[in-house]
Amino acid sequence: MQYEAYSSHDGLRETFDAALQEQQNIVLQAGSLQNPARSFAESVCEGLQKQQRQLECRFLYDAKGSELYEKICSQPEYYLTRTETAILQRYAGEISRETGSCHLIELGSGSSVKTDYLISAYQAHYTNVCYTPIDISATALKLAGRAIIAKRPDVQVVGIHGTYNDSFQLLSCTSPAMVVFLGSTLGNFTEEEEHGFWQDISWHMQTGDYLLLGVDLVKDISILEAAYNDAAGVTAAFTKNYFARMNRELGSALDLDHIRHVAFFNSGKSRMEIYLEFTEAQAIHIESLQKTFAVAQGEMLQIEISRKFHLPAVKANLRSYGFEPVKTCTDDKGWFGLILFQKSS
Ligand code: AVI
Repeated sequence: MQYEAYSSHDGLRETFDAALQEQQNIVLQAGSLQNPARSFAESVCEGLQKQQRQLECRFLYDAKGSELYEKICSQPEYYLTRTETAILQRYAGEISRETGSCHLIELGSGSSVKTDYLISAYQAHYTNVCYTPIDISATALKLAGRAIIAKRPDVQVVGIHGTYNDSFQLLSCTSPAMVVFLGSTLGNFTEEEEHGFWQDISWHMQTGDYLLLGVDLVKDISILEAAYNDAAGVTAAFTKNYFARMNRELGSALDLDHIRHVAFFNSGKSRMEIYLEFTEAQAIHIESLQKTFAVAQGEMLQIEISRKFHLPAVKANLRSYGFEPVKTCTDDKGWFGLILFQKSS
């Protein structure tokens, strides 16, 4: 599988369109990721200047972080992935019949393992299936793309190494399309970020296109908290890798033995909140920006939120952006929801 680095942001749409026409299997890199080290440094610096210090969770996913996230997905306490996979396995055929033939575009595709159930269902019913995975991890994209092509040589894969925003401009040349947004990644957005996200995507999607959204649902607190505090400590390693990455890439010189993973459910905000607590005072250096931030003993830096949803509220919210719910699928326990929407206006 070819990998074409540094497509400029402006040229991405044309390159993407040409790759589709020429039936190439390729990963294109969007211009926004051209200087990743600098934007990581700037993001950390900005987050540490806030009153409640907050780091951007997208930087959890470097090569090591993506590997740890895949491991989280198979932990016994982390029910999300296996529950959503089982729903997809059961309903992919019905979903594909409902939408008709369409270009599958997946936001935050990771390993694409779950999506394979969808691709397989579309292949069973339609010819010329085209899949566009979008991810910020080039490694994950290349590995997933190669695996799909090896297993399903008739499927065309045109991946985008970039952010969700980079991909929105491509939605005008993929219709009829189904945007696939799985794993309850929506839960990692604040309400404000979510609003901007739906506004943008709704603006770019064409009338009649589909959206398949996976959301984790509110349930017993003990189940939620266990999922983010697995006994094997994989989630703790995943969040601590953020600071290991800062040591590697920003020269932060942090002692990771004095940083502790803390995750709990905030019922008032219906979300898991994940922090790294400093058990001793330390200084965080950002070499490239010549900045140092003091962190007090006991201070907690928020690294991620994971909102949990109620299906009726999700549907009502999406309706306000022009998405009409056409099919809802859940597991027997009602722990996870997969909703198919159609863009109406
Ligand atoms: C990617 N996202 C949906 C995961 C979640 O459950 O919020 C990220 C994660 N963080 C800790 N464990 C999993």
